[in-house]
Amino acid sequence: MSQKTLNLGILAHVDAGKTTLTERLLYETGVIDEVGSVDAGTTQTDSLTLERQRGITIRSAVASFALEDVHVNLIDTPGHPDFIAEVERVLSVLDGAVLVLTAVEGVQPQTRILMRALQRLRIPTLMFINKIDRPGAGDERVLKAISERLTAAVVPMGTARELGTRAACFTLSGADDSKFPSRVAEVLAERDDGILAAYVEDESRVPYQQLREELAAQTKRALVHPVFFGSAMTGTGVKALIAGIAELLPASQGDPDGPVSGTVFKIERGASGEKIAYVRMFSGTIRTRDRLHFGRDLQDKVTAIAVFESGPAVQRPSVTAGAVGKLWGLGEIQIGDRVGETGSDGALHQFSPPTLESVVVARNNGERAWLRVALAQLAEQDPLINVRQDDTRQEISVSLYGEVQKEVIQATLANEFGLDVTFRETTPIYLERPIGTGEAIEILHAESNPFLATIGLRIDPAPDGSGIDFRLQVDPRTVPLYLYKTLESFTEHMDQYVRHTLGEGLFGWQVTDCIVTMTKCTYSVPDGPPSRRGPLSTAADFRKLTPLVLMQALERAGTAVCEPIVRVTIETPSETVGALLASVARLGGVLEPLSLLGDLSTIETVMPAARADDLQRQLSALTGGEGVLESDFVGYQPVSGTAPTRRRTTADPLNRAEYMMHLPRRASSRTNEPRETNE
Ligand SMILES: Nc1nc2c(ncn2[C@@H]2O[C@H](COP(=O)(O)OP(=O)(O)OP(=O)(O)O)[C@@H](O)[C@H]2O)c(=O)[nH]1
Ligand SMILES: [Mg+2]
Repeated sequence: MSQKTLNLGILAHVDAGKTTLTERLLYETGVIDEVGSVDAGTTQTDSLTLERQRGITIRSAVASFALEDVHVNLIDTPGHPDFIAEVERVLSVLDGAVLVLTAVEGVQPQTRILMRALQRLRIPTLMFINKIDRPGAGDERVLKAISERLTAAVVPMGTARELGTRAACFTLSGADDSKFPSRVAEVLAERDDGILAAYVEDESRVPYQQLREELAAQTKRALVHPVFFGSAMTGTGVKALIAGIAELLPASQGDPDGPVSGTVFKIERGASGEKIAYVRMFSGTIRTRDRLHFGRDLQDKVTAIAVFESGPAVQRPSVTAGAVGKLWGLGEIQIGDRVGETGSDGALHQFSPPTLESVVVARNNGERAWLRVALAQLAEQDPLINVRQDDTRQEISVSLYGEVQKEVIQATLANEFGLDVTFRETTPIYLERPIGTGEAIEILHAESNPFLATIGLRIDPAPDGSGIDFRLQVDPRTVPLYLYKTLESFTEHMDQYVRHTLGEGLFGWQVTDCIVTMTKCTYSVPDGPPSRRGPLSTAADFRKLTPLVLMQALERAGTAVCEPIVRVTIETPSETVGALLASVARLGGVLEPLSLLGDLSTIETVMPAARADDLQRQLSALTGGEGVLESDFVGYQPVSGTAPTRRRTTADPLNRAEYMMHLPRRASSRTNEPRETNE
């Protein structure tokens, strides 16, 4: 029999108290006998040495507890914006979330970013206003900020008293509370006509029980958000939150006998360096020794399984629908892979990508190869660091969100790999977008064509943010099915060759937002003997010819180099607006209407991310330390002036002699390419 499960994410801005709350939840539900502390480095979920040293969460971590008939897997996430990718990876496996705020800091920029993602994905979310014991704690102020800046669909579930003192406490409201039922009815009525009609007729006609049920129903559909107050430190309000989790969030019971389906949201290495994949199961059952399909057409044998049942994971023979399990034995598995079926969740980005990069240098020259291995392992756990290897210059660079992530990578390389590294200057990551349509073709047996295949490709611009789309537009009879077996498999492989090529465009940056169409395809059929036309085409012919054709097409299309753009909102004392506006104009910001609210003014502007960093640095001086700047990634726009270039890490297909000297290796070790006989 399978139990109901609730996979619950704990999300918030940095230092809001997520890990402390996770610890409290485990304590109150009897999983641990003593509450560990972040400051002493003794919590269940901040288990990495670096997390304990620094007192911040770096990786998401799972711990579980039982609640009546529901099994809850808590996923504690990092709050620092540099680790937003960890949150991203977790979102696709959640049934519900607790968004933590604090009674002191209220709604932070990161809170808004997280709430927007939760709303887009319609993840049922409760709010917990933590730290009511801290001096400066407020309740009405925070509720007001929530309804103005996050969502108006909130229901405070009780009252906090003695705020700002160790004695601060929270009591739940109930049926006999004078205002609570009508407040609940009011919020629910906005989304339910039945309640509205009954409520308009006679407030007291809606029975309290019905209101509670409707509140749970609307919360489970992510339409309203119950709000709890408390202190993860003293424990007040945590029992109320637990009751809320049980009543208001949707536990699910997948089908253990259905087809196997799950998503990998975390990878780690075990004590002896073995790879461990964290999978959330949606359907079916995986048993040890099963051969499991995952990612793009890969399979491997599961050698061991551990399941989260109460506290940390325990070894079990199987993991079933709803549960989170750790799987051993899957050497090639990656974050975002589906298991049981092919495909990956990789493309569904909720947050902005890293917009910075930096070269990593081993202080000891002899450790370069080891650094490569180490970074490849870090990239397994955090694919967005996107390790780039420049063979000619013997350099390795990584993509970054910010300085804290950089420090963490440096410390991890030192602690876990014994590597002493430094970083060169951090620079922005640009993108290239095609600005027109370009077409090119290489014909089989033509003198200019070094490979045995005909490939025709066209590249067209596509809407911003749409990524790369590959389409096959050829007569299926001209496709080498003897190599690729099915049309789908051929399309998938061509798609990979295309993506690999577009990793470095005309200026060396990733090319995106385009449609690539294959317009022509033929392969070589041997003749003779004696043969005039040579042997049968191999997969290598298609793989190596694709970059030659595609880059010619891209050159004809032309590209625009684009830089990351942010929307900047600044709240500042009105008398400082003049100086700020002048500064914004100097930095090339596009100003939007300004709102004046008494002493405080809000300025909104759109500008390159790099300029926003400059503005942030000047902000304190310009506003007497009173200004607050919030920046939100909005996308990429063409740079003005000369386009920055990036050195290619692979041979340039537009330089045919160089390209033929350094033919590309396989697109990735995970490419299950048909056998290549001619290499
Ligand atoms: N006074 C008070 N302090 C708290 C409370 N909850 C957490 N703290 C403290 O706030 C600091 C941050 O707590 P964490 O639990 O690490 O916060 P977090 O949200 O997990 O932080 P990151 O994971 O790094 O984003 C620690 O010093 C905690 O002891 C609370 O309710 N009251
Ligand atoms: Mg934490």
